[in-house]
Amino acid sequence: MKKPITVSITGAAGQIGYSILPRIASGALFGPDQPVALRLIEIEAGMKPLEGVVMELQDAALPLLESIETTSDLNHGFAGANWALLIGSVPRKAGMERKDLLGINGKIFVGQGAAIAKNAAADIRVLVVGNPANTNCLIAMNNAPGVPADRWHAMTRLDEDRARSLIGQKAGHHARDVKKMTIWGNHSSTLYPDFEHATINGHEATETIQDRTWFETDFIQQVQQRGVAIIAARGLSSALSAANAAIETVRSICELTPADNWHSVGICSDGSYGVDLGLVSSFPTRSDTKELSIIEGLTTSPFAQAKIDLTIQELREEKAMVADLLRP
Ligand code: NAX
Repeated sequence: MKKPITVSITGAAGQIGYSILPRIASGALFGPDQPVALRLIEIEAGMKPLEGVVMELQDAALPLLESIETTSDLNHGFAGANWALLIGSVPRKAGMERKDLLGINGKIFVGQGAAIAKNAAADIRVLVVGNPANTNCLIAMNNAPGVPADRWHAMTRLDEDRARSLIGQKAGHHARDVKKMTIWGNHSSTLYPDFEHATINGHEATETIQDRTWFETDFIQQVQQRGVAIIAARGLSSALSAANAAIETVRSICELTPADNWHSVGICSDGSYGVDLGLVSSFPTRSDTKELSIIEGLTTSPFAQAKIDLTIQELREEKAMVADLLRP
């Protein structure tokens, strides 16, 4: 048996936690021969429900699940972590925008960033799912001295997958045929799903779907508002699809990206595409298994650039709103 990989997960008793834990413990992240040690982190109020989740994980008798520890102590929770999935935060409710969440959730990520820096393994990598994911990631990253900026990721994969699914449905193809789908900017209603570089079975999506008006209006709106539509239908925010997107994000960071594809991840900007250095923005990325790099050299049309400018401006504003939570 290989040495277990330690995965720390905050908000483990929540609905995304409930969807993601059995999959992680069944090999979805690191493969069918890689044991995992889970460190499940909850606030005090979540500890009782978390007990029940642990009982269920035990009852599933999953062969790859090496150990489970539960805690509300961050130092213990991130001790020796190779991966940290920061899911826990107060979820968006109907009528609430991500900006409303900034004040509530930002402070959580100060403490988590510091605890990761102090306790995690040297190879720690972090995926922030809890909203507002980009700015929470920015806060945690800025409060984690010694953890390099390239270890921090914010999840925009759900938006990518939603966009791929919509394009597939419109074209009469499967979502798996839709590739090179970039989400630019913030995981919020300003995100820009870049249809101009997307492909369907290797052909430009805009060649296969000759309906520019649909792309520029319904498509963009549906991707931007899908989270809201799910809350309206379910009375709860997306969980199953969010858990799946988190798994796919980690896999696309760890596994070699095929030459005919790329994936969207929120990462610390190196200034590419004019995005302010240090902002956590979603970019098209490719992994060589060791490093995740931004796909360079894409041209952006005036239409796309205007949309990208908007979402980057929102990230700037969010950053300004949490300035007191960022280390100097
Ligand atoms: P739930 O409310 O079901 O679960 C959240 C859990 O986090 C609760 O059990 C709560 O006790 C725990 N928690 C709260 N503060 C904590 C803290 N400081 N430390 C540890 N645990 C803490 O929410 P759920 O539906 O699981 O969603 C979790 C987060 O994901 C929300 O912020 C939500 O907005 C966000 N999402 C992000 C998505 C993305 O694409 N980036 C999509 C899905 C989802 O909306």
